[in-house]
Amino acid sequence: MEFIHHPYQPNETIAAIATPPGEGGIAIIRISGKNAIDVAAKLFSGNVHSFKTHTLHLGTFHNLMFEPIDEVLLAVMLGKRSFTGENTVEIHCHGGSLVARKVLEAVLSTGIRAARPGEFSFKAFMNGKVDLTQAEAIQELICAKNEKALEAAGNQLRGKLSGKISYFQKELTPLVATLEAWIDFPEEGLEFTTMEELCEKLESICKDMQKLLDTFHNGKILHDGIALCLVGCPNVGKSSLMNALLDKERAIVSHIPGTTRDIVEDHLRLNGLNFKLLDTAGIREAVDLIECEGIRRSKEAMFGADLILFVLDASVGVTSEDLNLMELLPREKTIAIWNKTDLPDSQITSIDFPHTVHLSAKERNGLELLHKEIDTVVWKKGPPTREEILITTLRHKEALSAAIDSCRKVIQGLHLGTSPEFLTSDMRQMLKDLGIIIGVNVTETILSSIFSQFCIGK
Ligand SMILES: Nc1nc2c(ncn2[C@@H]2O[C@H](COP(=O)(O)OP(=O)(O)O)[C@@H](O)[C@H]2O)c(=O)[nH]1
Ligand SMILES: [Mg+2]
Repeated sequence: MEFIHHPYQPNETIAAIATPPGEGGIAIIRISGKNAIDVAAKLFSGNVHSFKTHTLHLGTFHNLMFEPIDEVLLAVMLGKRSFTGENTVEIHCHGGSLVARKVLEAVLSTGIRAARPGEFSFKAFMNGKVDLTQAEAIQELICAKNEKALEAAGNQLRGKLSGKISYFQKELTPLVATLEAWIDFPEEGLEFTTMEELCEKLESICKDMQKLLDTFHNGKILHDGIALCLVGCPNVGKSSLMNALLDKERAIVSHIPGTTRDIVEDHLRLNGLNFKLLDTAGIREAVDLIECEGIRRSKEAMFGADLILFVLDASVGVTSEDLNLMELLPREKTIAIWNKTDLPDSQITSIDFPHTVHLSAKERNGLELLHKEIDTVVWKKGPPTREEILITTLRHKEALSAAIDSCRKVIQGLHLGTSPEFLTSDMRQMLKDLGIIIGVNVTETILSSIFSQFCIGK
């Protein structure tokens, strides 16, 4: 991988369009770096060098040949008080994509460089304006697809996750020191009580770290959404239920069994969460090759899904094909649905599923019950509160898991009476892993891979 950002060059000035492409009310071009003010002074009608920090100025923006481009508002933010921690100028021009491009071209023609994706955030990180979790939170905030993801990103941006990690570090550091003192001055020994205390303390921190790690289940749901797969035998009403959930005629519904052959996919927002809905071919002994492939895909989607809606026909009851399918279904992530409850002569029997809902997709009855049940299954221990700190990215999860593993090794070692010099490296590793989360001593590769996923202009 190319190390696109490292090493940080404080003298370099960069610029980019910070607003999305296309037409809009305004567009913003951002310049950051040592020469930002000089660059703006060459292209703006006012005396930019005299502008105070955090002020806004109306004037004409022109190119180096003094050909006017647009009437603009120029915002000036100096030094440490800007987002990047460097002199920053923002040019608010009219929102045509050509206008914004012409402004950027004029800016770059002064000899500064076009910013790479995420480079403004990278500068903010390098200048200590934000730590790594906060920089990552900016991108999560931008990409948040639902309210809860937005809340989680907001908490992370306000430094709540970093605070928690720093707390762990602060608690662990004196324990490392104790252990190291034990090696350096063995004759003084580590008194039995101290050793017990050390273990207790480690166990308590380990438990707290594990608690934070356990939030990844919820964090992932917020971050990635939920793949929800409808399965069942042909004609039980899977496509009808898909349409009822979406409140539109998305999938073809017919009384002819085997109508849905490929996977039909659509998106749904429910209770502040994002779902990817997958309607599948009915599972049975296939009558032809195409249906056979459809059924293979159904099973694949089913095993990959976060949540399964297993649909049964209440007017038919459990068939032998249903029984075959039931054997494959993981109970904890399946909701069994008795559909067609509007028909007389119910054949509903008791089935071995912890989550069951009765409804009619055709009449659209009982959908609220299904919504509630989905909530129950998704949030195993209730939805996260507004204030809860969540782990939402794999990078954080992996580093935290590694820290917990090291912590467990040390605890076990202490219990087994392992000599402390064999335990300090795990202790140090634990602190390092925690540091990686907030961006202490992270490698160029990690930084590069994080910031290159950001938008240009952010
Ligand atoms: N009475 C009644 N018929 C339904 C209901 N849901 C689906 N159907 C009918 O059952 C047949 C099969 O429906 P479809 O959604 O295509 O089932 P799929 O093969 O599982 O996708 C169609 O004729 C639907 O109109 C329901 O809740 N009540
Ligand atoms: Mg269907």
